[in-house]
Amino acid sequence: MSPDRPQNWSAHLPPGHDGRFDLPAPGTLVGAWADRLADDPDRPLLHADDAWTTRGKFLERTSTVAGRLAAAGLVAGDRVLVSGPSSLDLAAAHVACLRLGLVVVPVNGAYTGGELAHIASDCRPVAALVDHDGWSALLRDLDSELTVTSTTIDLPAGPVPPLDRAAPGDPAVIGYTSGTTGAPKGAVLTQENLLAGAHAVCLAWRWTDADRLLLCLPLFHMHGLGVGLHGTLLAGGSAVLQQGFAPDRVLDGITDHGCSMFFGVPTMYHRLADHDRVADLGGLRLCVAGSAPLSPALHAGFADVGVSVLERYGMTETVMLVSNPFDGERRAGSVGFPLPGVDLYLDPSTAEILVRGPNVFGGYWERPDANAEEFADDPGGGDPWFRTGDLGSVDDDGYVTITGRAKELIITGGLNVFPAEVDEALTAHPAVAEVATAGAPSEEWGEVVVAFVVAADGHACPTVEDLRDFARDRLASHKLPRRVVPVEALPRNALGKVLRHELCEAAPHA
Ligand code: MLC
Ligand code: AMP
Repeated sequence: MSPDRPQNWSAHLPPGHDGRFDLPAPGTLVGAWADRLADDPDRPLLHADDAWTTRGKFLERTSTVAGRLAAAGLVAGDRVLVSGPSSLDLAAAHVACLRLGLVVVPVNGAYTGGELAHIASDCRPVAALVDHDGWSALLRDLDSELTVTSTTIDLPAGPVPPLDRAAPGDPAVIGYTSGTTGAPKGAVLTQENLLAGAHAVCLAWRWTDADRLLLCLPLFHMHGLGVGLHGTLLAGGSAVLQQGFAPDRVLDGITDHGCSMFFGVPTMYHRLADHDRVADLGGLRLCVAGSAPLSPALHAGFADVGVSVLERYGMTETVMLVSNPFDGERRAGSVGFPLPGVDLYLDPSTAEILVRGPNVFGGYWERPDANAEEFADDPGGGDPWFRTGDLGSVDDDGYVTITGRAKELIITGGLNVFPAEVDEALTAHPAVAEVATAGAPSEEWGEVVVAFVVAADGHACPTVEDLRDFARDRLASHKLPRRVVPVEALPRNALGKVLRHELCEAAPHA
């Protein structure tokens, strides 16, 4: 094995494992869940809204919801927008859609009307299950035929249709992401992709039906949804769902419900680190960090209080890719070894991380241009490789480290911000002649959005409040700049392209 091709699945496998990566029959997420949930129906499954729901009640509820959706005319393959704060209704709506063979399009509830409209017009949903003020009217304006209801699914009842019939290659989720360039595009993940992603972490992290996860990540991104919720249902464990992140509530929830695992983005760990009960996390079987780099200092701070945080690396397009080992060294600053099933390769000239495997999506929704750019042919004639846009290196002993990004992307608090989208929104401000955004390092957020602004002739440079107020209707709040740096001119190369990396270097530390 060459060091730039660090497959070392055995680092993740439990003792006695035969080393193969076989997906559970029948090879679909819903098939694997159905087997799990039908067993021992009285076991607690999800805690939300101050009450536990058992496996049996959850299955029943998803069947009822599927009956209502089918009665509304939805059929397998139809796209459905789903968005709401974490709740039993949201989890049941998501699972019901998948059981019926619908394709869930999870949407961040903080999106503005324009951001929502882009997604809706791109994927053309047949229904929307959404809990946010104003979204129903907005979506109906876009498409008067659209079935719109909340995640409680306030639709007439109908007979329960055949469920869990999806095939492994059927699309199950379309996750919108900016990827390496351009407006957000939909990554189409199949039942098999989602099953493989969740199965790999269950295996690697020894996730069993005895586990209970404290799940405060939003259920509209891969971390909370594809790992937290899907993994819980696949392992047959249980989860305590919380709406939003509050360190006190997290620590109370862990104690009150006897949780064994916690998953969070580095910003959450940063906030937990300051809590006087942080050492309570040491009582958990496993704490996982991901979605953005966990600083070695934070890793070390947790180790000092007896918490060995396990960092892993994933993407919307691939579910999870690389993880530190459950047994063995959880190395600070490294993301560990490729997960079972994942084939990983470093481009020898650019050091970009390329991946393939049953967890890796097959392409973006109706975007042959992006698919041609972001997949590379295999010289050996095998499956194509997906270009992650992340740069990496591999230590002699096989640990993978993310060293940078080939893509223009800011990650703040575990959420992606595509700088060109912010530039476009801010350029429309009358006092702005030119603007370019970049990520400045921040201990709390990882990176924060900083706008470098050339003021228009005769105008003073707008303040950060001016720009935030101006763009609030166009951009979700996590994309708004937190700093403004007035500049005479933007650094550009000979072709006129803004040298964003120079801005990043100049950006003030937040
Ligand atoms: C909220 N705000 C953010 C922000 N989240 N600003 C920048 N970056 C963020 N991530 C805004 C709020 O809208 C508000 O704006 C202001 O910051 C203060 O909010 P807050 O109360 O401090 O933030 P909070 O609500 O506590 O949210 C912080 C957070 C949240 C870290 C809990 O961002 C979060 O849940 N992040 C996780 C995202 C996630 O799940 N990522 C996984 C992607 S999947 P205003 O203007 O109203 O004052 C993926 C693949 C993989 O990456 O590998 O996992
Ligand atoms: P998303 O498109 O929201 O799924 O974000 C995926 C991106 O998050 C990846 O391409 C990486 O750039 C980043 N990411 C995820 N996990 C990590 C990690 N542990 N360390 C560094 N970057 C990460």
